[in-house]
Amino acid sequence: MEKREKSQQLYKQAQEIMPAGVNSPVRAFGAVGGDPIFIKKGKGSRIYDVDGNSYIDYVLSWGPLILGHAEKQVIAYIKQALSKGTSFGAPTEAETNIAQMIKRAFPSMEKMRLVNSGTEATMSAIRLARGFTKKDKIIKFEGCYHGHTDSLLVKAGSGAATFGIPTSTGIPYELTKNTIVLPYNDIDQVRAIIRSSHKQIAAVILEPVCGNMGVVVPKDNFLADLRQLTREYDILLIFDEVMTGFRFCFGGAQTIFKINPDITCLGKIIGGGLPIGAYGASQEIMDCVSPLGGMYQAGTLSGNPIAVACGLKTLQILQIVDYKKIITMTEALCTAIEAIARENKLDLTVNYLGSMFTLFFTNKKVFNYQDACSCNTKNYAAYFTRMLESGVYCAPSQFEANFLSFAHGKKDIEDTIQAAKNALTSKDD
Ligand code: KE4
Repeated sequence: MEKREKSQQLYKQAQEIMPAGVNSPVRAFGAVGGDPIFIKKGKGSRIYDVDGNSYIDYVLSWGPLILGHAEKQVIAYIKQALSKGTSFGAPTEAETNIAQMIKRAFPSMEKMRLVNSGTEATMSAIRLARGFTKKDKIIKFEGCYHGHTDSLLVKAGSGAATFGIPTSTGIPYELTKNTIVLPYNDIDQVRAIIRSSHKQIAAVILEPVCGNMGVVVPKDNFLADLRQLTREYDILLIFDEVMTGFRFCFGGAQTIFKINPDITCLGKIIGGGLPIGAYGASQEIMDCVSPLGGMYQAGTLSGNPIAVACGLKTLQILQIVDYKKIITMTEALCTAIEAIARENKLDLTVNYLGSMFTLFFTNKKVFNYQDACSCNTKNYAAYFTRMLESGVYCAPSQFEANFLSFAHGKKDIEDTIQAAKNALTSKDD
């Protein structure tokens, strides 16, 4: 058992001043038990806690650090930007540069607006869809998480699912009565609702590949059928690609599935680890955004030069890397864990796509939130704890994704497979 005295001491202090001592619920390890470790630094594929322990990191700040921690070119580029100041509240060339870079990867985003988080991106996208269509209802899917904006915090995934509060307190019914929640991957239920209520439905929003109920991929024609249905009934299709943007390729889920949504939301990787989000659509839709149109959205630090610098350098590097590197490593890791499960007759299935994956402690394939909820979260917690003891930092919740970075190497994967074998086959409680 590593020494964790310093983390425990810091956690005690943190709990006196922040709810559960954290600034985002899932970080409190509530779903896996034990106290969170406090991080001193990150480098490459590893993080180092305040007690001197090091871990292979598969959380990567919940996805943004696809290049790994403290990538040297990114750090140098941020330092250069910092020397010119931190924020101006006025346009800068760098904002245009990153928007052009994003548009090259996401041609469906003819125009876009930079914001400060994924939540702001999806909140703005919903407002834009309602303003553009002059309709109020929104369809979302159980287990999908789109940030903590009121109207979407209904049967949400991620931390909301982790703590069994998929619908938060403090949200008046008036703010969620226009939110229709359906099971993911069930196109028949979507078709029925759209046929009956399309005149009131502004948009369908989803994670095109889910990460927030754990990784759940769309069934064969789910996305194509959604696209066809929404187009047929004048409903906007919103892809929340906050997690999937630049995760699978220099593009998004819309690139690999060849489906063009009407509005795309981004975050995480486009900021390279600094606070950022973006939403974009056709020129016709985006020209509804203030000051051109009546849909108001604003932000003191939107397009912040330092966050943009971090994101721009990250995307410049991603434009020339070979994604096969992290996709192959992910496949090697996940197939090895599946083999361990088979050989030891464990109730364990692994969902993965590109460079994100989740171990589900169940013997069935997980295609929606109900499937994910049938998992044995106690077994997940035991796995997490054993992996942490072995120096591997996994997502501290069954309802989250794990990620690889370009800083992960062969030895990281070999060590992780060995740690997983020990964690999954050890008999001690
Ligand atoms: P942020 O507001 O946290 O930047 O983005 C919200 C969001 C929107 N859409 C998707 C698909 C997301 O995954 C997220 C945020 N993801 C979670 C992790 N699953 C952030 C981690 C946390 O909440 O602590």
